[in-house]
Amino acid sequence: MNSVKPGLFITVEGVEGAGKSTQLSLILKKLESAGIEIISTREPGGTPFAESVRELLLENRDEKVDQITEMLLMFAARSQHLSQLIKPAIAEGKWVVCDRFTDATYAYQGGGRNLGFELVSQLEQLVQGDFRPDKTFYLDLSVEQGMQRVVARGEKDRFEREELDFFEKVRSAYLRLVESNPTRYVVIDASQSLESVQKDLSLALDKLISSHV
Ligand code: Z5A
Repeated sequence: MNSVKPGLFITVEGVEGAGKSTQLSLILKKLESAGIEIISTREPGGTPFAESVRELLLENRDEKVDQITEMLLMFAARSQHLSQLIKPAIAEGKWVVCDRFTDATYAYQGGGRNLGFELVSQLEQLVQGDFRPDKTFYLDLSVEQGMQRVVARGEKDRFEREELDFFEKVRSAYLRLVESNPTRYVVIDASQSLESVQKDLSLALDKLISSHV
């Protein structure tokens, strides 16, 4: 029987302005040059239906968005994304690189919105069962530095309009997650120059590739 070795599921997380988008292209290039077949995707989003949910979630609007509604929509989009794109690709042996995943729900809804980790964990169990990322690159940066970079970027979405205190809670939730599972996370100091961040990421990717290819 010709069985395919499943691919890896890699996620990239960070606070605002940490440089996820900037660094994702390096990650993809590095994996491609190692001959790995990859799918690059993001959350919320990743499939046409889930991208429609993303628009609903990020759009600035007058109506207050209920926090539970927001969290359920994150998981609704995720459920679609998992079944239509992520799981089939991994089963075909591809590596999936995802810009944010459930850790962002722990950080933004569980931490930032004060919903707590327990509720997020219950929905995670419902939607994902025991499916978790194999490796997570967490780009860490102080909220002040992140805000300075985001301001320089221009137009803000519904999340980026939150107060500093919200983002402090998001960052401390991420740090709690890292502490609770140090083997899954690779923490990258995103306050460094672009070149130094890339160097650290590159070393971590070399390690990951050599242990899995
Ligand atoms: N969200 C949620 O609440 N719950 C969930 O479950 C999920 C998501 C999945 C959309 O995500 C929003 O959804 C997000 C959380 C919420 N909230 N917000 N906002 P997103 O990932 O699409 O949005 P984002 O966080 O704004 O991601 P981003 O575009 O990847 O931004 P970034 O990490 O800030 O990266 P960047 O654009 O590459 O960098 C920002 C600027 O800094 C840019 O001008 C760079 O040139 C500069 N930069 C980057 N690195 C450096 C270094 N090292 N030095 C100097 N300048 C730098």
